[in-house]
Amino acid sequence: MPFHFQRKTGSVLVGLDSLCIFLLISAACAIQTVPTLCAQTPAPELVLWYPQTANNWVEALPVGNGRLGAMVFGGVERERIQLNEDSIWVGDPSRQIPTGAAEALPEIRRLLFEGNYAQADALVRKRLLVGRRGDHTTHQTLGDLWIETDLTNRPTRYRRELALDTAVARTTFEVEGIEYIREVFCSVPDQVLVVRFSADKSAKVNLVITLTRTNSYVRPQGNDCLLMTGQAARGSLTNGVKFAVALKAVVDGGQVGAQGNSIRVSNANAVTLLLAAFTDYNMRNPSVPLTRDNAIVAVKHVSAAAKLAYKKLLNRSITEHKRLFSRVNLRLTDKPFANLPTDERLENVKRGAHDPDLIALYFQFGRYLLISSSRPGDLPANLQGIWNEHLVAPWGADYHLNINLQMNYWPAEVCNLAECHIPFFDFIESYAHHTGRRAARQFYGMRGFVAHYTTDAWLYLPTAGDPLWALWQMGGAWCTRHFIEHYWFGGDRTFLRDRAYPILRDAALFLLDWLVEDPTTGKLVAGPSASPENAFFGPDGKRYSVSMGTAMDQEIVWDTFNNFLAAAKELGISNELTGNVEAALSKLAWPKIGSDGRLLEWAHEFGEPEPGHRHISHLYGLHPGYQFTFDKTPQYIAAARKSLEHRLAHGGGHTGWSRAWIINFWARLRDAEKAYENVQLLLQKSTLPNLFDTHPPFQIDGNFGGTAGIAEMLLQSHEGQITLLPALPQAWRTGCFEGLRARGGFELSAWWRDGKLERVRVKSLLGKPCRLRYGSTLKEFKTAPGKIYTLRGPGLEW
Ligand code: FUC
Repeated sequence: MPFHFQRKTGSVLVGLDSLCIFLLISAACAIQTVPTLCAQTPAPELVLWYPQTANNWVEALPVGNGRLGAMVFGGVERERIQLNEDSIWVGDPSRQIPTGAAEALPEIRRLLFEGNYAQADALVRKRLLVGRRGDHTTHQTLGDLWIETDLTNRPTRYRRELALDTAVARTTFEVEGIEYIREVFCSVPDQVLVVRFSADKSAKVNLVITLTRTNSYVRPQGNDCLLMTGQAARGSLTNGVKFAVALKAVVDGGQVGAQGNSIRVSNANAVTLLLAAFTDYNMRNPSVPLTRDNAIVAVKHVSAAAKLAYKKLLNRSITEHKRLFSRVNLRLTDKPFANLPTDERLENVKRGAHDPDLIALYFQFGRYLLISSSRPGDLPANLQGIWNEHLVAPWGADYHLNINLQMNYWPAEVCNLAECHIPFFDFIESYAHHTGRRAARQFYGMRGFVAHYTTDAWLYLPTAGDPLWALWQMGGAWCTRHFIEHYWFGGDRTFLRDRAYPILRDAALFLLDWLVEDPTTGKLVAGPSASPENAFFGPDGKRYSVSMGTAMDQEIVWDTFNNFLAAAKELGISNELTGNVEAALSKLAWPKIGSDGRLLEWAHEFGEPEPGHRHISHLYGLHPGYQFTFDKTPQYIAAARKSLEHRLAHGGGHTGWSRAWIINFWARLRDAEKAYENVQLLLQKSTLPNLFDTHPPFQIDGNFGGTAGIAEMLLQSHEGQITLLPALPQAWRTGCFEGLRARGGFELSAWWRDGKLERVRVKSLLGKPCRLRYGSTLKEFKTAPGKIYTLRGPGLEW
């Protein structure tokens, strides 16, 4: 049985059943050694469902296998399934890396140190932002799969759902007493999108199936298959990725025929549509397109999948999905589960209701989205994951590096999806290899590698535009912290040696060369650059963005140097470079605290034209970094809090991702109620009916940042210890999580009631000593790899 709970009948009952199990096991938990509390709760809380079809794209439901994606609308008479493949990119790798920044730097820096922002700005525009801005590259839709039926009468018992634990989108309804069932999923093992139409009476499935996309050509292939070939293009950019799509209809009974751009199926009992898509995009080296015949590869894939029975295809897909998805469970209440449509629940929250189950669903949806958009071997999740209906997507659905791409991967390690982090590592390494090192050398005359505020599938270095967003050199260094985190969580020493250390070294090398001495303080500062996308008032009262030693730059340098030194220490490396980095670190300027106690965003106490700005870059040292901690730098914790309060008091958090970051900040500040307030606000102001995050428009980073934030409220491990329930709000006073991961190589589960920890289970993956904190209690114990340790709260007794 692929579905382990009944969807059509009484979910309320299932909900109550599960609640009873939850309560019973909670009571018994103290004596149970390997509890499965969360796991035993069946999964009504893992379903997004709606009693109506999706009227627009942000109501449709996403499925994906990391590379292929689809949005399912659930139309009765006419079904639309919007298609994606992650490498359908406009543009080509022909953009050049300019030269000559190095010569301009001394003068720009001199002007900035003198406070001459106007002249510095002019010189920056002339000498550093020298690139040509033509049509923007963009990720594009793969088109649409349309399925016309002969069902013109109004359906009854309509239900459209996405089960997060199986990754199957299902639409069920009745027309004239016949029940129709549709299932859609994207298989990882078979690399096909599968769409199944069936009915509970024979010979009732009549369909006309069409593939459409601009810039493409669709033709029949045999009597049950369509082939679509085309190329991504936009305006002057005509040289994009070439693709091929094969669509095959496997019918059970009835007749099938293909003509023009459609397949017609008549009087079938059921139809399984198999869709495969491949492109000539070469992940390893985008300059050299793949030469394989993608049409042949696509046809091979649908033919191979057609040899498997539908149930088999389904089970293979579910097994692979569950392997990742089922590692983590979360319940945030012991109250009965609300059996309401997801959009209705969201509306209730928008009106002020509290729905911890919806937050758990949102959390699991974030995990689901990462699993579905980021699988080893594929491109990383872009600004829209892989789900994009546009030919010109907002911001090109690219890889913004001044928060967005990194935020996509915040949940990867803690939420037990380390494999899904791999595309990020591959991508950043490929960027460093093809662009970043050359850019450091050729443009800046420096060692190591550099990335600016964004890049795309062609790994380009943007060097044009307004310095407000275009002048920033920390994108690469920020990304390298993910490499060391992967090591802290999973302990893979080969990864540390071969991947984390080299990229951290190259980030550190660039920063060593990039830093200069501030003539007034003698400290090392970075610049010229902007604090991402924010402006300040210069002494002349005018708006500027370029300065030296912004808080974020200094914090990223601190973080990168520390991460590099930690990696070197783990590997027993001590050499001239580690010595130089240590020396630079000791001379590095720290961000400043202003006269009103706030952490300053710039090196001087400038006026702020936009005090509620969405980027809260100067708090990088609070999250995702950990330069600011309660134990070591409490004055910065206090200052960060003041800055955050100030930002929020001036309308901060107005984009989805900004709100998500704020949750993480409050969690690190251990302010449970503020963190929760912002979780609510994320749902209230920045969440679409299908639970996609909205910037606006739809942008997926807020989903991932929100998921990470919820985890951060329940478990932290950045201070050399594992802190349990560091920011547990009143609204979640009874609940449990299973399977979250902590740095040091631990997998944790915890159960709490009335706001107090009842029990914690620690699985040691690496056999490292464990330092466990709950409230003011700190418990330290040795562990053995693979062993499970169970302790009781609040005193953490055995
Ligand atoms: C950053 C943000 C914008 C947007 C863009 C994709 O530059 O400042 O708000 O999210 O990325």
